[in-house]
Amino acid sequence: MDQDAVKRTLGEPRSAYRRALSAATLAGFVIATAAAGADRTVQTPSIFGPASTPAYAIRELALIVFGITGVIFLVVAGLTVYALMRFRRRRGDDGREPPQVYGSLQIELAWTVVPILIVVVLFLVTARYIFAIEWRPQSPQALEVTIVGHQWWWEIRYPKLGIVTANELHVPMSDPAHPTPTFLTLQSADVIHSFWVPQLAGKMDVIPNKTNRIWIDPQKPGGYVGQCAEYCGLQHAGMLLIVTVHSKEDFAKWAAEQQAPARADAEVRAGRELFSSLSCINCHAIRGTTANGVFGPDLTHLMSRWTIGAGVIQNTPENIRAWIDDPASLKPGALMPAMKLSPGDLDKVTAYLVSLR
Ligand code: HEC
Ligand SMILES: [Cu+2]
Repeated sequence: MDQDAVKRTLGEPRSAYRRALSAATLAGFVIATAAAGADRTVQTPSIFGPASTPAYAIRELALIVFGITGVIFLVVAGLTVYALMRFRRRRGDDGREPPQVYGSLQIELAWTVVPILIVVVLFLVTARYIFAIEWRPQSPQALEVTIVGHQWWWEIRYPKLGIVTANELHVPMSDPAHPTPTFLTLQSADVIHSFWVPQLAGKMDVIPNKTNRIWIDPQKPGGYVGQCAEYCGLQHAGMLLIVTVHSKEDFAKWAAEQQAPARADAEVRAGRELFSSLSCINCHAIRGTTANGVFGPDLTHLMSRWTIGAGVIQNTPENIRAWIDDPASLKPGALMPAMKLSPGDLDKVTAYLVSLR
C-alpha cells in the first residue's frame, strides 16, 4: 500500500483550527479499514472496529460484560414490570399492607451471595484479559518504537532503525501466522498525556519520569487515527496521532527513505543557510546538519508527513509558510513562537523545508 492510498483512506485533515473546534475531534477524521484506496469503506475510529489483538480482546471483554449486565438488566426490569402490573391497585382494594418478610436468612443470603459471585466473575474475566495483554513477552521479531508525548505533538523514535519522526507512526502489519508486533515505549517530555488508538489497543497513560509499555499487532494495512486521551493543556484536542500500517515490503521501503540523510539540494542553499542561522535549530533537528534541537518535531523528512501540527493542518508548502510566519494562526497556543521573518526570508526557509522529502 503506497502512501497516497493511505492518505486517501484517511480522508482530509482539518485545514483550520475553526474546523477542529466545530467537528468532534475524532469524527472530523474519516478513516477506512479497506486495504487500498480503491474500495473505500469509510468509518470513524470505533472501539467496535478493532484491527489488532489488544483491541479485539477489549471488544470481546466489553461484549461479555455487556452480556452479563444486560441479563441482569432484563431480570430486574422484567420483575419490576411484572410487580407493577400484577400488584397494581385494583378496584375493591382493601388498602392493607401485604405480608412483610423480616429476617429471612435464605433471601438475605441469596441477594448478598449472588451479586458477589457476579462481581467476582466480572473481576476474574477482566483480570484474565488484562494479564493476557500486559504479560505478552516481546518477541525478537518485534519492532521497537519509543513515543514521547509533548505539548502538543508526538515524538516518534525507532531506536534500532535510527529513525526519528513525529505524529505519524508507521508500522508493518502483523500476519497472525508470523507475528511482527510493534512494542511501544511511552514517555512524556512534560505533562501527563494518554496514548489511544481505539482500533489498535487500549488507552495507556504517558507519564513524566515513568516508562509505560504497550503493544499492537495490526492485521490489515490501512490508516488508523489516535488521539491524546488525557487533558494536557490548551491544544489537547489538537494532538492527533496517525498510524499507517504497511505491508512488510512497504514498511521496509518507508524505513529506508526515513533512514536516508536529509537532502541538501543546491537550489535551496540560501534557505538552508538562513535556517541554520536562525533559532529554529535550537528546537528542531535535521539530521546531518547543525540543527539538533529536540523541543520541536524532527524535520529531516518533513515532507514525508501528511500533516503538520499533529494532525491539525495538511502538510502543504502554503501551510508550512503560514505556520512558520505564525503557528498560533493555525494552532492557537502551539509552543513555537511566531518567527517574524521578512516575506523574502519566509519564502527561502519554506523552500528549504519543502525540499526535505
Ligand atoms: C522555541 C522552539 C521553537 C523554535 C525556535 C522553532 N520551532 Fe518550529 N516547532 C516547535 C514546536 C514545539 C512545534 C510543534 C508544535 C505543535 O505541533 O503543537 C514546531 C513545529 C514546527 C513545524 C511543523 C512540524 C510538524 O511536523 O508538525 C515546522 C515546519 C516548524 N516548526 C518550523 C520551524 C522553523 C522554520 C523555525 C525557525 C524559523 C522554527 N520552527 C522555530 C518549536 C519551535
Ligand atoms: Cu496530550
